[in-house]
Amino acid sequence: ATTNKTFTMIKPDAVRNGHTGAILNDIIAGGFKIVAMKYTRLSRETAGAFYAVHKERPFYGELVDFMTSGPIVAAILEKENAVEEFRKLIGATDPAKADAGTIRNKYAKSIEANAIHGSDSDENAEIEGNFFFSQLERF
Ligand code: YYY
Ligand code: MG
Repeated sequence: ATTNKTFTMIKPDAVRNGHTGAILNDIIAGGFKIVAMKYTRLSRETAGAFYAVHKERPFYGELVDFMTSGPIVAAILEKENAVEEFRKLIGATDPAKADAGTIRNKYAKSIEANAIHGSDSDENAEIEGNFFFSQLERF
């Protein structure tokens, strides 16, 4: 299915390195409408639950440490075929493999500190958006 919404986070590395504005610009220039947005910091509980699917992977502990290391920007985005289109805009998980011009290619430093999250399915976009936003916070 191809619904029109996805969920993103600008991760602590990108916020810390001053890339928030440029990344939001790329998202808007890419044709995504911001439906909801907030500046916040993940607790260990929230980060652990958000990445629960990876809890048996060797990088899980470091991923939780990293994702709680500073503030993030969370947002729900709207565009036709949003999940797939947004994954194209951000590029591969490993920035060394991300196509030129993608957000991870431009702003990420490593596979862990890779600047931005994008949902991988419509179902996860819905679940992840509900982690951060009530119905009253969506426009
Ligand atoms: O969806 P995406 O973020 O591109 O990658 P995932 O395979 O879902 O992994 C989630 C997150 O975990 C990734 O953005 C960085 C981190 N990670 C890591 O630190 N080391 C890996 N080998 C793989 C993923
Ligand atoms: Mg993923």
